[in-house]
Amino acid sequence: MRVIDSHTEGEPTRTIVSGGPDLGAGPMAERRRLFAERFDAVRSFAVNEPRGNDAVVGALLCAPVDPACAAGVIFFNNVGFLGMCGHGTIGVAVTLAHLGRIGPGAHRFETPVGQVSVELRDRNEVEIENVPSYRWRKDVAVEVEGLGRVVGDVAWGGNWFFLVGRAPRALVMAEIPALTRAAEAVSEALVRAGIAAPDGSKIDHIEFFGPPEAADAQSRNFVLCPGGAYDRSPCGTGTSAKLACLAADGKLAPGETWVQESVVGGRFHAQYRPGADGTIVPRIRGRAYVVADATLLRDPADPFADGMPGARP
Ligand code: PYC
Repeated sequence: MRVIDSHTEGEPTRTIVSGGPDLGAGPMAERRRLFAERFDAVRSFAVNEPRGNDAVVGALLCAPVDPACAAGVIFFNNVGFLGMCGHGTIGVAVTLAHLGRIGPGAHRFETPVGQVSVELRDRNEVEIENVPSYRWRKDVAVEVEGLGRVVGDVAWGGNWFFLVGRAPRALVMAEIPALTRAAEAVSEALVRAGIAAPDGSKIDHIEFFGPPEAADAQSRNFVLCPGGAYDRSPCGTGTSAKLACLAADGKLAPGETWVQESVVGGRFHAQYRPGADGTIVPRIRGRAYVVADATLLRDPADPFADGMPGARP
């Protein structure tokens, strides 16, 4: 399997360029279903140890259904599959540019949750227009072990997020283990309390916010992903969910810029335009760098040939 590794504001993306599973030519959501049902071992092979680690997000390049799109892409991680992935889309765009498959300018990608557009501004800087995003519930209170009553909003930004305005710990690298434990506790409390997405699925990303470090940023965040790893970038879908909440509260106008920092200091510049039916359409700008062009090997005699299970199997 040939992969190209990149990172977007610190968060890794591993793009499968060739040697991935054949998922047919159906809609991207159907191909994601087939990938999960029939080829989960390939997902684990590509991103889990010993070839990857819990933070790696995989991106399988597919032929798009719509010929106007530059590519189809299915995102996955150490434990399963994602709807959209903002940092991953930026990483895929820079990877396709590295391969000479796209040039500067506007392109569209198909994902399992809809088409997104991508503007390659230079070889590293990309602005994406994400899927329509919205806040579903405001000020949801949940009793969390070790933290007490935690209040947050539930929003969609291409994945489901529980957004907590006041982080329980300082948003600094030294606090990452404690922030991870706190976010895990919030996630468990949401499940226990039966708080789920409108379709009954788990709210599988937890996002804490606090004051930024840089003078030109508005906010800093910590995002716990479904596999137990934290997002090194400010999380494209998480920043989209944040914009949806800000827009719903009248705190950010269309076209106004929001600079979101991550817990490690990665930065996204974000803004939105109004979408249909009360949604917003977020634009997220960040930088990605290609760090490896590699061939992954599989020895059938290897007891860990298909990788080790992610942190939260
Ligand atoms: O950037 O949307 C994102 C993302 C989701 C999970 C990890 N990164």
